[in-house]
Amino acid sequence: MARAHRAEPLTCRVLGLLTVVAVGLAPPVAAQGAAPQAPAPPAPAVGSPAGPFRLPDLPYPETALAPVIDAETMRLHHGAHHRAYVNNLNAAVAGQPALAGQPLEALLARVSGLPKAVRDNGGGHWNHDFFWRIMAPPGTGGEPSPALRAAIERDFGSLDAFRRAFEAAGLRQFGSGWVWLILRPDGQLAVTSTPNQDNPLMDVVPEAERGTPILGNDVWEHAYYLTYRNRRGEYLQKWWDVVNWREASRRFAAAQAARR
Ligand code: MN3
Repeated sequence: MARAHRAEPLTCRVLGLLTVVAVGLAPPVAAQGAAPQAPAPPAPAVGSPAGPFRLPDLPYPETALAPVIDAETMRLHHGAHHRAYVNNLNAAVAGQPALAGQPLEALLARVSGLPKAVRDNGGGHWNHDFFWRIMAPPGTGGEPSPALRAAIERDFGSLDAFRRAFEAAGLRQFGSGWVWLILRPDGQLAVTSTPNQDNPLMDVVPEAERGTPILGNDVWEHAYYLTYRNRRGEYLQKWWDVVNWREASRRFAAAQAARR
């Protein structure tokens, strides 16, 4: 069993390295074959074949979230998994200016009418970009703002009760997916979960579970398996130590302002 579970990240790491090699080789080959006299095109960002979407840098070193999230998990999760979502999303919108020219949020809002690859990889890109920013090194993420704390106490009873509801929803999510704290259009906070790479911005999500993400945790096994093995509940509990409450509070204020 353990071997089968380790096979996925190792395979992804190999694929990620192959992608880097392939992307690194691509420009000179194309320049020689197509137009020897033309100046070489600018090299694409590493891991991002020509396309509008880019893999963002992590906002901290890969080691920064340890011991809550170990460095190897961060390296694979960002450098292989997230990179693959970006590359596959760029491939999915290639040659379709109506899609490639749109902000990602606009695509997600009407994703029910778009190819499945946009749903899976657009969600994967948005979710992970959000995820890296909603975390911070242990002890540096601050506290919920007074406004966010008051809203949490209003809608869940207490910060502790909210945490328990969030952890329970993360445990209940069967298989791969995400658990969220969202601000709904009616101004209420809610805890929700989504399967795979779906998120609360998508029109495929039930209406009561749509809203603006304030917090989100990745409960795919690739997010925690190297350290926590099958103990998803322990991962969900330890994760609070790396929550960036300052960023969550900023997103809450922005989401409230956008409702007015
Ligand atoms: Mn993930």
